Amino acid sequence: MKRLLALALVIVAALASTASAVLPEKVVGAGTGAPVRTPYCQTFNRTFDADTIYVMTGLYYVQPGFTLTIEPGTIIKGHKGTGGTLIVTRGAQIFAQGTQQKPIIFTSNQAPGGRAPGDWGGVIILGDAPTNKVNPVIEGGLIAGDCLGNPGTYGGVDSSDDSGVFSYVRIEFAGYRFALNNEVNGLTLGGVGAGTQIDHVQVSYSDDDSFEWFGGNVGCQYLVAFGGTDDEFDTDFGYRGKVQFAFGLRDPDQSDPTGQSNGYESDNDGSATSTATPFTRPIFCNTTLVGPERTNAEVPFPFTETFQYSAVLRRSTQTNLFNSVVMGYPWGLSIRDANTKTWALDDSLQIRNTSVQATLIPAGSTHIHDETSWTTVDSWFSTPAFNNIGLAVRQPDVIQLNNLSSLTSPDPRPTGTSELIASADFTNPRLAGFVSTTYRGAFPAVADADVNELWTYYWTNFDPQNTDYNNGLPTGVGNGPSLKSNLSQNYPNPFNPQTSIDFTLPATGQVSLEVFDASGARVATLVNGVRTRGNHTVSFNAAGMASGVYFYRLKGNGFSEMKKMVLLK
Ligand SMILES: [Ca+2]
Ligand SMILES: [Ca+2]
Ligand SMILES: [Ca+2]
Ligand SMILES: [Ca+2]
Repeated sequence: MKRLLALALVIVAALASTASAVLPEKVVGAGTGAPVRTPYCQTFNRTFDADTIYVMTGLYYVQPGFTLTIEPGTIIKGHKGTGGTLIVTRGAQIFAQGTQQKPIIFTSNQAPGGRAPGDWGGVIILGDAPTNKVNPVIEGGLIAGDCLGNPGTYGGVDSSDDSGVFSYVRIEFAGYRFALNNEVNGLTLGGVGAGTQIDHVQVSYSDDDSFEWFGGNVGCQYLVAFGGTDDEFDTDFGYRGKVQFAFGLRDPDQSDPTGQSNGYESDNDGSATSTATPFTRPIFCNTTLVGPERTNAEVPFPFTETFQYSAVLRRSTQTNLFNSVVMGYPWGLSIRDANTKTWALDDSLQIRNTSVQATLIPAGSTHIHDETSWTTVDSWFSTPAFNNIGLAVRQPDVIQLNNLSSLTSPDPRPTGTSELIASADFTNPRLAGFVSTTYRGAFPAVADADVNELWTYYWTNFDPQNTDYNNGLPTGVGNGPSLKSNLSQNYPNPFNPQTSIDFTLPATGQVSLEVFDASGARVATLVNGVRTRGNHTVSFNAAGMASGVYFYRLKGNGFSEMKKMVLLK
């Protein structure tokens, strides 16, 4: 018996090893033996193909006038030893158009289990759109004079500047720290113009901000910030883009060792009295930010971590936040500096139809918001016309997101009775051009959407530490073509006494298919257990049952559907 088992294991192992070959690796950039941050200048148009894994070394500059095209499903590994970093310079373009089934993945070149935030640099895109600085050099240790001229410079006068396409892309374990307080972010956008397409981007485990914008006015949709150490969304130097549908989720064990980890952080620039124009004025709408304390059970804020505010808006910023929820951070809002307060009072800075949940009161305050910086922040936030919720301390579960018990498979959709439901408003003129929703936050209620309308479905990965990327895009659970849950009409119908029912599952998991009579009493259980993703058929034999109307209900994680059938004897 033991021998048979051993033989079976050998066969299984052989099958597994022949199932997919390891993709060839190709080193691009300065080379794996080069000193850290050695520049490489791409001075031709290049395509990265999905049949090769690219190892990006040193500072890889796509030079002005040239393009880098990346096929869907391509994997690029940032090289740890050389601080691999991709810089799309001002005047260059990137065309990284992934798909829901085949996202483009930038990740660490370290093995599963050995990856860490900051293994490599990240992605920096620079453009020619306005900033409020003259010839700034992007943070993250770019070297002036690299390649041709000064490719770290960004910004200009073309607000419709087009840096290309960055869509269905993941960036994992970026944030290389070459000096204290000077790190590359997961995705850094400097002076990127509105002609650029950025959507469906997940940044996971960045060792600085997940997303940081320095000026520019590119719009971004469907962003995920996961497990970063500094801020989820950081805006500076006159960024004025529209961001809609964004989800942030913190790993409670990851925060900025030298700074303050906040949900939102925003400056006009480094000066509290800045009047540099254009003012930083992003418009965030339909965002769900979940801090480290995502459930009531979470141990609150280990002392070694530096989590602070849901949002720090300071140094003359005019950040806008609409129809959103920020929860799970220790504290609520901190609106700092006289200038920033002035912008809040004259409506340049607006927070409307937004829910904030926090569990602690900052020193010197009476509620969750920072009254040391602004003594009347509470009454401003609670202005009835603003429709904001959240002054008192409350626990994360009060927001009623569906299931945040697992960091690696979160379901951040609200339940039907959540305060986020039917509490959005899009009449504000600043929301012209945004998609209207009835809900606050990034997701509709569980009952209103099947798993396909969870826009994070399929292309995201909340467990990048343990993913094996050597064979290209992993296949298996959670991968493959996108499926909706579906319960078909039984056939034949009416029936006597035998009928068949088809159903489709979007993911492998626990599912039940039950039959009820017209009074609601359960008369049969056709399925109750784990079933695989895909199509299934079951038959139902109603011998011995009376003629009449019956109902059958399919129920699984995130979906429930019922249909009627008629037994006619
Ligand atoms: Ca940063
Ligand atoms: Ca930051
Ligand atoms: Ca910043
Ligand atoms: Ca910060």
